Amino acid sequence: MAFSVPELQYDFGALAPHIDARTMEIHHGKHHAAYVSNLNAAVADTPLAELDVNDLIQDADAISNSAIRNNGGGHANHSLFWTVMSQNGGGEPTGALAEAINASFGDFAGFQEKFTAAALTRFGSGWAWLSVEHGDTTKLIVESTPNQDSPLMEGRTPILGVDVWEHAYYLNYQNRRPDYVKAFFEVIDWTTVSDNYTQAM
Ligand code: MN3
Repeated sequence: MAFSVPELQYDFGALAPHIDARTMEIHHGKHHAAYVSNLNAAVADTPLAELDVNDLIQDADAISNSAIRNNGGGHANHSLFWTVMSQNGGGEPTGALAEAINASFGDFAGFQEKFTAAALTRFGSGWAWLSVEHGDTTKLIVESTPNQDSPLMEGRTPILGVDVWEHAYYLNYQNRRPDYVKAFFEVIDWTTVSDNYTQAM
C-alpha cells in the first residue's frame, strides 16, 4: 500500500491569522504531497512500502538511502505537524505533560524560551521539537534537526514540532521567523501533544 497525505482535520483558513490559508494550502497540498510522491517512488516494489512511516524512518538501513531519509522524514514530520495545531489551540498544557515540562524546563516560560531558541537558531531548513528521550530516566528535551530529519531517527519520540523551512512561513512572514514561531504558540493543540506524550511514555 502506498503512502498518502493525511487529510487535514480543519480548513486551510482555520489557523489564520497565525498561519494563513494560502500557506496551509500550498504546504499541505504541494510540499507534503511531493514528499509522499517521492517516498512512494523510492520504496516502490520493496517491503518498505508496507511499513508505517514512523517505523520506516527508524530503520537504519532504509534511511541510509537519502531519498527515503528525506522524503520519509518529510512525510512523518508533516503528518505530526498538522495534528499539533488547532483553531482552538494556544495557552498551556495541563496535567502530566505540564508537570513534565516544569520538571525539565523549570516552567512553561522556560520551555517556550528554549523551544523558540531551537527554532530560531536552526540554520537553514529544519525543525524544532519537544521530544521524549527514552532511557533509564525518561525525560523531555528540546532539540532541532536539519532538513527533514526526525528525532525518531535518533531513537527519541517527537511529541510537538514546528517546521522552520521558509515554505512554512514566507508568504505571510517573509524573513520574520521569530514572528512565525511566536504565532505558532497561538495554535498549538496541547490536548493532542498531551496524548502524544502519554503514548510516548
Ligand atoms: Mn514543510
